[in-house]
Amino acid sequence: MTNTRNASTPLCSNAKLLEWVKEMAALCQPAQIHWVDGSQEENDALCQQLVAAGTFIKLNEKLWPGCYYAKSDPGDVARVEERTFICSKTKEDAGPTNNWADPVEMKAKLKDLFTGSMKGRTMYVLPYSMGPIGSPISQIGVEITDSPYVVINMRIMARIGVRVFQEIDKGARFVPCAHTVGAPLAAGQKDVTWPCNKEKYIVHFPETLEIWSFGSGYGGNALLGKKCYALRIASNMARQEGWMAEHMLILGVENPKGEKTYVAAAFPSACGKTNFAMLIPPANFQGWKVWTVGDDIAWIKPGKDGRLYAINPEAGFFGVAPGTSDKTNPNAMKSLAKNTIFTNVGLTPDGGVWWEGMTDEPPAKLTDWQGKEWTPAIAKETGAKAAHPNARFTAPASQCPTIDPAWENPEGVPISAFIFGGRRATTMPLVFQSFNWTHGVYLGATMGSEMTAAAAGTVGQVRRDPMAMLPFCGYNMADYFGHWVKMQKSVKFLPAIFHVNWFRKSADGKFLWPGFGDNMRVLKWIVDRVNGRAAAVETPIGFVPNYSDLEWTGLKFSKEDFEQVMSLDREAWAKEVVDQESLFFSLRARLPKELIAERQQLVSRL
Ligand code: TSX
Ligand code: MN
Repeated sequence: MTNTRNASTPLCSNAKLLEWVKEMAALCQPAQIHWVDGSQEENDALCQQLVAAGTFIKLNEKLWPGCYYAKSDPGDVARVEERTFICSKTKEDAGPTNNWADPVEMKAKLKDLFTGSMKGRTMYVLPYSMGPIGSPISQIGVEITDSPYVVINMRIMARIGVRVFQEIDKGARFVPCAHTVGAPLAAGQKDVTWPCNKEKYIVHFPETLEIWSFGSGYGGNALLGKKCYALRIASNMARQEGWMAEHMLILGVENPKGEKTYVAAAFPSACGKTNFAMLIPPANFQGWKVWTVGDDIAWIKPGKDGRLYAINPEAGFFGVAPGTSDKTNPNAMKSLAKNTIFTNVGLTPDGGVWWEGMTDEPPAKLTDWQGKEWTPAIAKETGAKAAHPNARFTAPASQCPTIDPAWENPEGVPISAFIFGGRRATTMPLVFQSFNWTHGVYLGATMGSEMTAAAAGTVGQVRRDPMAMLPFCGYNMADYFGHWVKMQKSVKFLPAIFHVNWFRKSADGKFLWPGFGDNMRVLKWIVDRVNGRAAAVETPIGFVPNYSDLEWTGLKFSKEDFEQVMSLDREAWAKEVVDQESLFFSLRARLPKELIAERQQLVSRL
C-alpha cells in the first residue's frame, strides 16, 4: 500500500473484471476491497500485518534476510485430492481419474458457501500472469482472495500487479479464480493465525474457464495459479488450442562447446524433480553445465520453425523442504537463502529454520511445525517431526544460481527431449529411449512409481501416474493421451522421448545407481543422442546405451554394475505389461487406438 494510493480504488477498467469483482464482493461481503498493485511497499505492509496478526514470524535478518515463517492449521497441510472437482458438463469429459460434479449444482453449492464468507476480512483482487508478461505462451488470471498469505506467496510464484491489470485493459483473456479461506469474522471476533474451514472444495469449470476454491489457505489449494490454473485449467485450454500444459521441469544442458540442449521431464512425487532441475554435474565433467528453467510446470507450444517451445509459467519454487540440503540440492539451498516464505518447517531459537534432512546434526532444540518443543531426544522417543513432511519453501526462481539466462524469454526455449521417470526398485532400467513419438507417449502413459511408505498402500506396489498428471489433468485422461498422440502432427522436429529410473535396487535392497549429480552421465547420453552423437542398441523395450556410450570418468562403476542397473528381466516385464493393462482398462472407453497398438507391439517384442 503506497501512502498516496487508496487500495479500494480499482486499478483496471475492464468491464468484465469490474462486474465480476462487484458480484464477488456482493456475494462474499468483505469489510473492504484491496486492488493488489504488486509493489514492494504493498508487500512490506502485508508482511507487517501478518506479523502483527501472529501468522508470520520475521526470521533473523542476519541469518535469513527477507524471510518469514508461517505455520498452518494442522488440518490444512496439503492438497486435498478427494475434495478436488472437475465440473465439466458430462462426467465422461472429466473421466474416471477425476472427481466430477454437475457444474450447475456445484456452482449453486459454491455460491452458498461463498455467501458472507469474507465478512470482517479484506477481499484482495490479485492479478497475475503465468509466464513472462506479454509472452505469446503466457496466460493471465485474477484471484480474488481473503488471504494476505496467498497474496504474498503469489508475488513470489507469479508475476503480479499493475502490469497485469494493464494487459487486461489491453484486452487479454483472464481466468477468474475465486478463493476464500471460508472463515468469516463476526464484529469484534478475534482472528486465528491460520483461518480455514473443515469443509474444503477445490473446483474447476473447464468449459467456462473458472476456478473456485473454498476452505483452505495452503499451497496448491490456495495459490490458484499453480496446479489449478497452470495444469488443470491450462490442460483444457491447451487441448482446445493445440499446445501442452505439462507437469514437467525444464532444464538446459550446456556442453563444452557452449551448445545448449533443452529437455523437459515428468516425474511422480518423491523422485527428486527439483533436485534434477538444479543438478550439478560431477567435478570431472568439465565444460558441462545444467541450467534451470523451471522445476514443476512447462507450457509448450509449436513454434514457427517446426520445433516445440516451452516456458516455465511460474516465477518461483514452491518446494518440499524436508530432504533439501547442501548435499542433495545446493542450488535450492541458495535459492531459499533470502526473500523466502517457509511454511510448516521447524523454528530454531535464533530465529532460523530447520527441517529433517537439512543438516546431519539437528539443532539441540527448536519449535516444531505444530508449535511444540522439539529436541532430538523427543524425536527419538515419540517420532515427532520438526517439519511437516509436506513443509514448503516459497522462493524466487531468480535467486537460483543456475537459473537459465533464457528463463524469462517470451518465446520460450526449444525442447529436444522429453524424459519420463519413476521410482522403481525392479524392472525399469536406468535409461532407455522410445522407438518413436507414439511409443514415447506410451511410456509416459504407463509410467509409475512405487510407494515408499506403507500409509498410502502396499510397499513396492506400482502406482501408475501417467505423465505425472494423475491429480492434475483437467479432463478425461484418455483424451489427454489422444492429445499427446495428435501433437506429433503439428511438430516437424519432434523431441525424442526417454524413460529413466534412478531408483533400481539390488536383490539385497541397495540402490544400484548413485543418482544426484551422477545423473548427468545419463543426461549427457540423452543430449548426445538427440544431437546425433551417441550410439545405442535396440532391445524389445527401446534403445539403450552400451557401457561405453556413457561417460564414466570420476565414478567407479563397472561394466557389471552397468549391466545390473540396465538389465532386462523378461519375467518382470511380463508382469509389467499385465499391470500396465489395468490402467488402460479403466480408460478403455476413450483410449486412443494407437496406444492399444503400442501395447500389443510391446507384448509381441517381449
Ligand atoms: O533427488 C534424488 N535424485 C535426483 C537428483 C538429481 N534423490 C532423492 C530422493 C527423492 C526425493 C535420489 N535418491 C536419487 C536421485 O537421483 N537417487 C536416490 C537414491 C540414492 C540415495 C542415496 C545414495 C544413492 C542413491 N547414496 C548414498 O546415500 C551414499
Ligand atoms: Mn508438482
